[in-house]
Amino acid sequence: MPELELIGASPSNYVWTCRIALAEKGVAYRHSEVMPHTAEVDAIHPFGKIPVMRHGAVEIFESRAICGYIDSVFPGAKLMPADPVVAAQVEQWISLVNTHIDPVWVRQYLRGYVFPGTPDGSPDRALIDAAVPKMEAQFAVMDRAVGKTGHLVGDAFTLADMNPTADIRAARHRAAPGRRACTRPRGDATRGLAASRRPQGGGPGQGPGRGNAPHL
Ligand SMILES: N[C@@H](CCC(=O)N[C@@H](CS)C(=O)NCC(=O)O)C(=O)O
Repeated sequence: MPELELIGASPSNYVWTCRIALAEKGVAYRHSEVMPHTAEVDAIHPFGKIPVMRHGAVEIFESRAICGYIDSVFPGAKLMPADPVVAAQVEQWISLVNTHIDPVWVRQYLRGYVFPGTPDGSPDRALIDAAVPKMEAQFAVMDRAVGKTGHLVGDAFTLADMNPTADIRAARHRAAPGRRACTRPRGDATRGLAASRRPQGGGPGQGPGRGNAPHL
């Protein structure tokens, strides 16, 4: 089988979602550190977003599609449960995280630290402070969801857990140390999801990315 190439800069939480899927499946892969809206990405994603993927002649864009491909094509424990009800529950969480959690945790809160757009580069407190109450409510939702088993669906780590794990990783690694992160200690959801799985590295270009990306 040809080597899979995951294309996208490490600061991207969506790149990390795919790296978690690859690690869970035990797939050896090449990781290419490429920014959004570059020729290599634009050749695959119609709007130039990362991640994108190449596997032989197969080119895929959008993290959900990439994770689904990885799960289907490679052997190993299934990341998407076979049971249609459970599979729908996994999809509901992926969708909820992508449409509600990511816009607040990453595009608002994290952006306020990483790309504040302030004249002196200091964190955009207005943006961050506006995100915090929304995050409080969302942490409560996530805490309840993982309360029984430590996983969003069932009692195993599935695709549902990967997106929020990547979001938490992004916020933890890139928000300025020492800054007020939120108004109360993180709850079980953020602790449990973030601690549950981490890619172990192994391929060329792997390792935590710390470079500044102009896009989140
Ligand atoms: N729905 C896409 C979202 C990907 C996405 O938003 N990627 C960000 C990096 S985390 C990006 O490419 N941003 C550049 C832009 O929005 O122009 C997916 O799931 O792959």
